[in-house]
Amino acid sequence: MARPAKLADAEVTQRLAALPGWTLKDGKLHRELTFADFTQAFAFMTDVAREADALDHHPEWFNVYNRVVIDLNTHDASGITALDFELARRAEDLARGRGRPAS
Ligand code: H2B
Repeated sequence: MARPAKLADAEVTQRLAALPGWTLKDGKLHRELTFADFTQAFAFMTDVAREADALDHHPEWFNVYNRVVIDLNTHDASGITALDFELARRAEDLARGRGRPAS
């Protein structure tokens, strides 16, 4: 599948404005989420895994108990692409559906 091109910095900044909670960290889209417990956190990760496979685009992430840290970039493009924003948007929707505390 053709991968989208790396986005210019200005475009990343502009798109980030529409994704509350997400920041730019070390050249990646970054999000830290806290759930009610480990089961909710892991269920969220399972939800995201399905979307990631559907997009053929996969997160870098880290989990301890109820906390999930997500970093998104596109290795093939050596930067951030529209795919990262699409996966971020889907992950955000899924997190909200799981009653993530507003943080
Ligand atoms: N995920 C991410 N985040 N970046 C990629 O460049 C990427 C991916 N490439 N998932 C895909 C898979 C590629 O390795 C396979 C072969 O399509």
